[in-house]
Amino acid sequence: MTHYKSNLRDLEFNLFEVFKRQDVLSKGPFEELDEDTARTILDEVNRLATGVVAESFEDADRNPPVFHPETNSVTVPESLKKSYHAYMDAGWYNIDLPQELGGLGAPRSLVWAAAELILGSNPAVHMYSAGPGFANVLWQEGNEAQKRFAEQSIERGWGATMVLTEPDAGSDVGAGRTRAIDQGDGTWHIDGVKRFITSAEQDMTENIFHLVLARPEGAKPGTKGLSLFLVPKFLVDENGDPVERNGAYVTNVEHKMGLKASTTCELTFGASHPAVGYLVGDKHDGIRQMFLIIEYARMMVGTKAIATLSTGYLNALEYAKERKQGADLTQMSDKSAPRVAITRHPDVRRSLMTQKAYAEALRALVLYTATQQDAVQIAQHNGDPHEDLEALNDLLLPIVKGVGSERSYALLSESLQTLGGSGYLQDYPIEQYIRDAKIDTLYEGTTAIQAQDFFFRKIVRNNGEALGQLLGEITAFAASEAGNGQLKDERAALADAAAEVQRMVEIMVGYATGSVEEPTELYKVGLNTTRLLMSVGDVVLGWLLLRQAEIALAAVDGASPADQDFYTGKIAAARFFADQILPRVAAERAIAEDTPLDLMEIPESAF
Ligand code: ST9
Ligand code: FAD
Repeated sequence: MTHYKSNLRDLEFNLFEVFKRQDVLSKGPFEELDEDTARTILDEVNRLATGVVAESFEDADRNPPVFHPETNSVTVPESLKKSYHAYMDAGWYNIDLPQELGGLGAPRSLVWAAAELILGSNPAVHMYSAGPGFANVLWQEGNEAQKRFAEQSIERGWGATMVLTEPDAGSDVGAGRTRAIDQGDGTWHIDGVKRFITSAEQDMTENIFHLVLARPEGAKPGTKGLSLFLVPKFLVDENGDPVERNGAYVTNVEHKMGLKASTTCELTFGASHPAVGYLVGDKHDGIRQMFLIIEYARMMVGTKAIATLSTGYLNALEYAKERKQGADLTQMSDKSAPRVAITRHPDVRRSLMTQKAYAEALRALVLYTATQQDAVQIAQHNGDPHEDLEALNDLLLPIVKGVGSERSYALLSESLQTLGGSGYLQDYPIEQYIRDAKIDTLYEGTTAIQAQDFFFRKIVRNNGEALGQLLGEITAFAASEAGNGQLKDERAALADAAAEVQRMVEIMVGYATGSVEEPTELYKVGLNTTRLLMSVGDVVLGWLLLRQAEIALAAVDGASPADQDFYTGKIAAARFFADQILPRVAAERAIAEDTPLDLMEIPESAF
């Protein structure tokens, strides 16, 4: 038994009962993959995730990778190596690769369903195994030699990294100072220090390649002056054999609050000898190219967060069913009344249902977003236009990342609370879940950055079209007969909440427009962007839960005993969310509507 409690039943419910992925399998770009095979893949990944991959989760936290400054190297604990190699040897990273690179080219919904299992089991393993995914981006964007390098890297199982952050350039990537100097022979020398680079050193792969943002000499300031360079740890010959150590060295590995199994490295270029880099695709288009990776990684971080909340909730639930404490509330004055499992206490039920509703709604959000990505894959295959589908996916990504990480971190605290003092002990995995999940609100763009991206880029710059489409679908559902009369009040709550977020957007667009005359009005937008992101998130989550409840209501009668419980839980979670969470959106709108500028006027010294 490992720490990891997966929820395969819910993944399959989403994929095949709610989002009907069987309708896109066995045809078009997914002709080679049928529903049975998809289910078998999930079973296999689940077996690994609940077994050998999870086995090192605790050990690699207590005995994390060790940095050796004298050799700029890292030793990864044996337990983690075993998990990593078992996962790589099973080859399932392949489901995400295109067929041209020897992959399955599976729909993204299946890819993210499988990814949830590994990310919940041992997130560092998923990150160390991202090499083939990075190679795919290099293969898409690279020149002929880089495409060959990408193929070799997959064949030889190399690791890879994304390299943006510097000491003075975190959220503000455009402030990066790492330089690229053209050598005039098709190579560049990279010069500078990057920090916080995930997986930049380990001793599990033959080579590691870094995809690095650096500024060519004379290039303009900001993100648009950055170019993307391929900088391998070892330079290789045409067969891919390592021939020479390149001048990119890890010069420190951070000591962190959590996610200790994953190395977070300072990476120094060109200090002792040149760090040779190759301009990706022979063009200066770095930030766009890097965002191909960032978009994927933001989806990954949101999925990691919700996977952790889900296993946190399921661990808490198991404990709560066993733990007897106190009498039923209705018998509180009878000191001889039987002691009950804590699941009988209303406050524990409130907490457990909040955890369940968010965990399952966030899983649905990830997979709903992934179905938009499936639709993009299908449109690309058919040569159809797909700008609208891309725009909806783009709108959903900050919700997956920003809302997924914030809600999961907050609710993991409820999972720990369910165990009482025992939750605080390292005998249970939840304290590690909390430490490991905190990073999800920080990297790949903090929540503040997600919220600004959501409002300025995904709503305003898109003229509200994708949001209009999403809210249109939600209000149409709310106005439908879904639930056959049994979800009437809940659909009304959804309609109200959707109208509130629509109003919130109008208010904020009004502030933004007002800033043309009065620039400080823009502060009112900035004071509300996170509020808007979280509120829209709740509306989307409430909608997805009600869609699930509609299906559960139709399926519950006559289902097997296990499925009756499953569907009953679905209906209960949707009702709970509509009754207890959605009404809060109105209060958020009221706060946004009446936003004073006082906060911006308080002197810093008064804080
Ligand atoms: C990090 C890594 O934290 C942590 C985990 C590592 C795990 C490793 C494993 C990951 C797996 C990866 C697998 C491989 C992938 C496989 C893929 C398979 C296909 N969307 O607004 P502007 C672009 S890493 C798209 O003016 P500023 C766009 O090109 C560190 N593109 O920005 C735009 O031009 P245009 C993560 C976007 O004011 C240009 O940027 N660090 C988007 O110059 C300029 O836009 C961060 O995330 C977008 N949403 O700069 C930094 N936004 O407008 C966070 C921008 O013409 N900071 N572009 O289209 C930000 O995001 C800032 O907002 C900023 C601002 C840097 C973009
Ligand atoms: P800052 O940007 O200094 O932010 C500090 C605070 O100010 C935050 O709360 C932020 O929200 C807020 N803030 C900043 N700017 C604004 C603004 N304009 N408006 C509103 N609020 C703002 N980077 C890589 O390149 N590759 C990696 O592989 C990688 N892995 C990482 C792994 C770990 C464990 C960690 C901790 C970081 C990693 N990072 C990586 C870096 C990560 O992406 C950055 O830490 C993150 O983008 C935030 O940058 P920062 O830490 O400099 O914080």
